[in-house]
Amino acid sequence: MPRMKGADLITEYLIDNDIPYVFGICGHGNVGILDSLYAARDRIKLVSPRHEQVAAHMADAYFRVRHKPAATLTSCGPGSCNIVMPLAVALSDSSALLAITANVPTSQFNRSPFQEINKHFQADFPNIIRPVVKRSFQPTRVDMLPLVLRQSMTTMLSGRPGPVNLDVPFNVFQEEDDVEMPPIAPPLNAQRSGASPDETATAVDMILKAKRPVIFIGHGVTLSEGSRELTEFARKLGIPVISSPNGMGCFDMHDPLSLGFIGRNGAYPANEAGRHADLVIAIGARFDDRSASSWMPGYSWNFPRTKLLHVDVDPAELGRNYPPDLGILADARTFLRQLLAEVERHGTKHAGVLKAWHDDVKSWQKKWDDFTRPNFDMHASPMRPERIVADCAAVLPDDAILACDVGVSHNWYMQFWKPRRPQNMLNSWGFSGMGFGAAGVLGAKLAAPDRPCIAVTGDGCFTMVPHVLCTAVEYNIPVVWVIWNNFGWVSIRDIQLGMFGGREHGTMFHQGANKTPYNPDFAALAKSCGVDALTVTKSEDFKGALEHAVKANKPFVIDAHVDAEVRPPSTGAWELPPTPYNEPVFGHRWMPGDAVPVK
Ligand SMILES: Cc1ncc(C[n+]2csc(CCOP(=O)(O)OP(=O)(O)O)c2C)c(N)n1
Ligand SMILES: [Mg+2]
Repeated sequence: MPRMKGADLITEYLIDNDIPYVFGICGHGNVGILDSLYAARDRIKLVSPRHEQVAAHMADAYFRVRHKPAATLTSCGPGSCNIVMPLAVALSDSSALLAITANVPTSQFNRSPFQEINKHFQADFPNIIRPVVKRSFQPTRVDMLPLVLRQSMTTMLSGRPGPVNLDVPFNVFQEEDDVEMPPIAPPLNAQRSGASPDETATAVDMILKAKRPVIFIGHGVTLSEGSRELTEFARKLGIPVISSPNGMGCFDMHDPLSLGFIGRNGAYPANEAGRHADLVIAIGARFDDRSASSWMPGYSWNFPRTKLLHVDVDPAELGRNYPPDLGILADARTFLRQLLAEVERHGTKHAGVLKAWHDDVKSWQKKWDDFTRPNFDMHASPMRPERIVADCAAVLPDDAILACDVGVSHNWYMQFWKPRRPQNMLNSWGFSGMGFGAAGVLGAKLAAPDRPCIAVTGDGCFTMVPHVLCTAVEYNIPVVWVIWNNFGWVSIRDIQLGMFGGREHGTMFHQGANKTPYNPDFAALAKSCGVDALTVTKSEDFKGALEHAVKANKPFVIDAHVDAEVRPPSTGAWELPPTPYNEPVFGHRWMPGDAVPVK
């Protein structure tokens, strides 16, 4: 058994497992492993952004694009506390990363040394981080590392992926022991569970009997890399597909069977199909409030009157919100392959069976298109949101990666962005952490260096992590930030105006007694960091600016002034009890048995 320093063992294990990047910020707690990373710098790169939040968003986005994990490294105490939010983002969106945190020396546990958290238990960082990771490990001796490393890596990538924490006391990095290098962990999707033959047969029976079936996909299909199987299945049986944001692109969203996203900010055809369906085949999707119109029947879905076939790798998601008629614990791709084989065995001629359903779907798609299309061509200053979405679609190639941040811009992109391939629209969906897009885009670019990577980020989101500019320059990461500048936290302002008698308080950016709209000059800010930039106030100029920024192939900021008064049309509902919710602007609630739509 070789004698090794704990930090060297960790470093070598990361390299063995093909982890190319450590996104880390120094502190006295982690200088031991920084020295090991220095020795291995030709085989694993340290990227050191200016805030731990950015480090974790970068690792998260890297995984989403590459389906291979990266690691973060933070010091004891405050540095590691800074990654709680981005780990929550990763956990709620099933994204894997190995968060290595440092802690105080074991010999000082409970003596309250510098930066120890010990009110209730010694070196208690694992208790801070526990709710936002799949598992936290705290090896207190070097000989504990081999097992802990293997378990960390396996836990992170097996079943439903997610972040894992390795909390390492200072001395464990530094001390030596005789240790065996643990075996390499299985990669993502190494183990795939499937449905039983009975379940598959029952599922196909339900599907072939349905007159108005719809497929609802989520991140589970993306993570299982089941896009090809999904496409074959949907097209073979002619079943329309609704997608949650992290499933978008698994089914080409330009396909006539693609209905888009569902919920308040979804597309009208998706909500119509969801509430009129007689069978929903949900695969790797979890019916959160925003994709289920807060579970109020008749807006997005009509369970239990609609039958539900729900497939997921996580038993906690089966029946969390809607008890399924048939719940199947399985990997999405495996299940889709089983479905295809079973349908083949049936030899059923399905063509034409769903004609009436397809006619309904087409009529909803036409209505939605007629309603929304005119605004996409309109020029204005400040710019109309639709115009920016349309120009991004015109300029960006199919393989471009869009890292979306949180806020109004995200609502527009969920409704109207149509990715054609999986893993090229990144969303902080479950936790909505501001800064995910602006920071994540850097990790996305490292994962896909040959593809254009663009962040669409609100002025509020961007000012939470403006130092991403420094990181892009220091590491020469050529990404484009489109700052959706509407001079405020406008998504929240709109909720406030709608619910509280039109009063605005603390949701717009103002300066002085007469409340002049205020923001930094983002282009000047970027330039001061060494990043090229343009300010765009007229929509006539946006397309050219984006083309220029993408072609420039260097870090670039476009400060895009967007009209804060143009709101995305709601097509479902979202409820924050006990406040009253708004009816959809376009569309209506519909319950089975309703002769006419309920307005
Ligand atoms: C870290 C964090 N803080 C607060 C929020 C609550 N929040 C959600 S959207 C939003 C406003 C976003 O502002 P901006 O980036 O300017 O986008 P806009 O809505 O104006 O388009 C806020 C404060 C959040 N999701 N994440
Ligand atoms: Mg804003």
